Amino acid sequence: MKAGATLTIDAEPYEFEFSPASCALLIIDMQRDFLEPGGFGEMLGNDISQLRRTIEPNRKLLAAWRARGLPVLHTREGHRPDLGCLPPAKKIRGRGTATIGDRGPMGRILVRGETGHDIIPELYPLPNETVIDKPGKGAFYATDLHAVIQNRGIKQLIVTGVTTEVCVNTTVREANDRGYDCLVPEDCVGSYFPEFQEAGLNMIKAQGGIFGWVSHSRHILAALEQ
Ligand code: C5J
Repeated sequence: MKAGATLTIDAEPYEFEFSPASCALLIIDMQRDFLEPGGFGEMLGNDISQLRRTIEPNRKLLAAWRARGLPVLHTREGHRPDLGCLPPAKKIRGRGTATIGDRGPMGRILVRGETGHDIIPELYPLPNETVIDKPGKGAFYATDLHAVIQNRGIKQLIVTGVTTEVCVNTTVREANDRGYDCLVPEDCVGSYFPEFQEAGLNMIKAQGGIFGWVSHSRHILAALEQ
């Protein structure tokens, strides 16, 4: 890959032209409570294998990004220990016996600093990588993500992580409204529900790419090799 190069990635609804120097890898909420056996996601009865299949493709993409010195950002969904940033409506949603802030299998559920809130070891951020702690589903809401990427001259985002129809979709929509091009590699995003995985990806690429592009990590890796 030459410095300043523009590369073409095979994608839907059409090729994605990207400039690696101004394109960040944004990894959404690959947190232990969502992905690990015994975590909050599994405790709710979800099939975590649907999310765990994204770990290896994310690991390879992250390694390729890091090897080229390209910008990497991670997000974590969660709340302050005093729950000051947790809207009451989010706290009671689901009518569960254990909800956000309560003690769960890996510490207090979705509370910053707890084991389950942290990123899985396979994709753990390096000290020079930005970690955005977000209280909502979208990574731009109530965070400094927009300022961080503007200040670094980033114009395009490769968005990966979980879950496809919730935090990935919300973030892609927020990014689209702020003028960023987003590419979503389908093997690097996951939903507990196969039908939502499909629908979530379709919604992004429909109508000529209304929110962005959908591709596969092998096409991104191939472009980086050019
Ligand atoms: C959810 C997320 N699904 N990261 N969070 O509650 O998508």
